[in-house]
Amino acid sequence: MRIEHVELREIQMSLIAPFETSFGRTERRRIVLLRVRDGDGVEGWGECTAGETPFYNHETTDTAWLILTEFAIPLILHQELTHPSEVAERLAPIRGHRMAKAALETACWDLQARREGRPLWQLLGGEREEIPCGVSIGIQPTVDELLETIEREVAAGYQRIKLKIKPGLDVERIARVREHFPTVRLMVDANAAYTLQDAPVLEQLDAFDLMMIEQPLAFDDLVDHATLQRRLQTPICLDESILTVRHARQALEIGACRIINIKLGRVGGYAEAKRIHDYCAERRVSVWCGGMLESGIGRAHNVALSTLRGFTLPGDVSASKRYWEQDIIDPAIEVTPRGTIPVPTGPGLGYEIDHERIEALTVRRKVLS
Ligand code: NPG
Repeated sequence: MRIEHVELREIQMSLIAPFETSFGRTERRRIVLLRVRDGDGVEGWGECTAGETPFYNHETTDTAWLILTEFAIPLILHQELTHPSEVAERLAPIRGHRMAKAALETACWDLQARREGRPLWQLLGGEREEIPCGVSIGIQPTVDELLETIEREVAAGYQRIKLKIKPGLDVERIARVREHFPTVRLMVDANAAYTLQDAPVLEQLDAFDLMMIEQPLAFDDLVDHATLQRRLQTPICLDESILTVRHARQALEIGACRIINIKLGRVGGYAEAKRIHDYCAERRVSVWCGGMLESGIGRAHNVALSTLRGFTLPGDVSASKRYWEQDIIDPAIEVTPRGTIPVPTGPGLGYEIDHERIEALTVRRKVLS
């Protein structure tokens, strides 16, 4: 495999409804898309999951654009590679900036799968023909709106509901939700909004039979999470704190979590995602695939990742129509009434790229060849 041509685009897309987390509110996405092409004209597509602001992690749409154009793409362009798993190694000299690197790495995996004329999920070693889906519900203005939203998503068939929490909008709200939905599989996500001093509040969440509490403490912490996990019955799931398989090993060794959320962007692409997955699978630790308000291309990559054997828990991979009026792939990602996404059978990502739509949404473009 030899990449001879790379095209970067920034597209802008408005969300159907604003999405609010403990760190902020997103209404409009600025997404970097990447198209790689080899000498035979075979293409691959990747999406950068960096947000518009550096509040989930340090990366943003603009830092990713800079790192990709100035540093990452030049390390890959015109280089002979025997397998897409080598891309991450070549990019390793760039410290951090994993979302930028993942956009390029995942595009190269898609290209290789298309070269071989087979689905990307098979190239990755996936085994599932449909993946279990959950939804993530942002912080809602009122409890009534929250209950209504949950009602709708449960009716659509989603297998679990994740609710965003933050200090002050936690125990009471979750109590109300549990009262209305006594048997729904529920979890909460704090996006690092608490400290160990809040342990007494978080302990109260044990009463609601939650599947897990995701990333309650700081984005760069493991040790306090271990202390907190000893005080909680509810499993802690780590997201922001796990960037590498080394972090996963350390977290599990000290008991900082019992579940891990794997996001392609956060960990730098498929090579590291697979390492984390394999490490957890050997130890019977459940993992699931997170979401970053992706367009169809990122969503399709998440579907492919979720076919790996260890992705036993429903992830945050949900239907395109929950976020977008019109997606940039065809067909859009759809969820069955039993809360699953059937895995596509075509080559590469397995969805058609809607070039016209992408062109219409593009606000800047750069070609490196
Ligand atoms: O369905 O794509 C989705 C959203 C899933 O809740 C979700 N993502 O922290 O996991 C998260 C959260 C997020 C949203 C992170 C926006 C960053 C930005």
